[in-house]
Amino acid sequence: MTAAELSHDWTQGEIEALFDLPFNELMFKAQTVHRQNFDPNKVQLSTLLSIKTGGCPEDCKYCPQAAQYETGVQVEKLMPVEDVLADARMAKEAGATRYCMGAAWRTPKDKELDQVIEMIQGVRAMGMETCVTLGMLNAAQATRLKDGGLDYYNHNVDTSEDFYPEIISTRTYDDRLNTLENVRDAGINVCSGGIVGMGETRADRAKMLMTLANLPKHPESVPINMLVEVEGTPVFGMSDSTQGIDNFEFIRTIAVARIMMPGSFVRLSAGRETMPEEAQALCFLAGANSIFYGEKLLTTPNPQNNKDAALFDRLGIMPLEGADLATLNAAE
Ligand code: SAM
Ligand code: DTB
Ligand code: SF4
Repeated sequence: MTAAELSHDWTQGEIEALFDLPFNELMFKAQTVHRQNFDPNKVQLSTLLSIKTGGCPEDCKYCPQAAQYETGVQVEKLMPVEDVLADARMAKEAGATRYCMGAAWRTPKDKELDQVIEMIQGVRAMGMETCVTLGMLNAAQATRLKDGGLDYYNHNVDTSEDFYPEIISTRTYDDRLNTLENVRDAGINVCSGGIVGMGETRADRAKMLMTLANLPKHPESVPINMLVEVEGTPVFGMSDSTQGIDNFEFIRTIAVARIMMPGSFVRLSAGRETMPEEAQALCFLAGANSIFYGEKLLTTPNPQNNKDAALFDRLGIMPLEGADLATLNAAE
């Protein structure tokens, strides 16, 4: 599909109509679009590392790293470059093709950015793609990262503009869109998605996807996170109430994202640790073609590598541009 054929004028009604389709219709549509654009049996693997953990001044109600919630997360300083590169080397050996570094900052300081750029250069030298998520960026900071060799910047819109004030008060939706614009203008690939299961409605999920798909260019990577409920955060306990969402609704969200952004990598992101393998398989059928691979996300657990290798083996899925995971793990 050429860039000119991609739609950037989705309406709320069109998107909600996709969400409302009978499940099998939606899955068929999503898988058809997926096959027109991607090999349906290949999934891209990104490994995450928290390079600066906890103590964040922001108040995102889902986040275990916000300083104002008692979540038991230990505050740590920015990691030394060598320690990050040692972890990246292990991720590469385990089969990852992209390495993502996350920092619990509102926005990076100049000196911090220098250190992150050293990390980016070290990871690139290993032959992996690089992604960082450091909070808000101005145009000059985005340009510095681009000049430093960064491939992707992750900055999520998180939810719909309407629901957003229920979740974050310390930065606005426009601040987020502004950062995305700075990243795009600097020539860095955009990774932007959101979280579902925070008490938002289906209309909010549709509106979040509308914001992403109606950007001047679709994000190259769209992470869809299922809320990881962490004790101490204000949204903890969401799934015990009627406000949580079930796996089918999560799978529908993936399918609609796939249909709306046919050429983007849609990532089945946080939430796999507690998700049955059958539900993950349905996410792949719905068009998810990227995962976080490695035993930890930023601060919370993710499935073990050998568990993912076994799942891929059972589904006949191969990592994109990587080695055969089952073989790699058998050799360990
Ligand atoms: N501080 C930076 C920022 O917020 O832009 C970067 C790191 S932040 C942890 C990156 C993203 O992780 C958030 O935007 C959010 O979408 C996701 N995230 C954080 N906590 C989560 C949780 N408990 N469940 C699901 N996703 C989460
Ligand atoms: C994204 O969309 N999900 C990742 C990554 N981008 C940085 C983060 C998930 C974090 C889950 C909670 C944690 O482990 O702290
Ligand atoms: Fe801070 Fe990012 Fe967590 Fe928000 S999501 S509290 S900005 S680390």
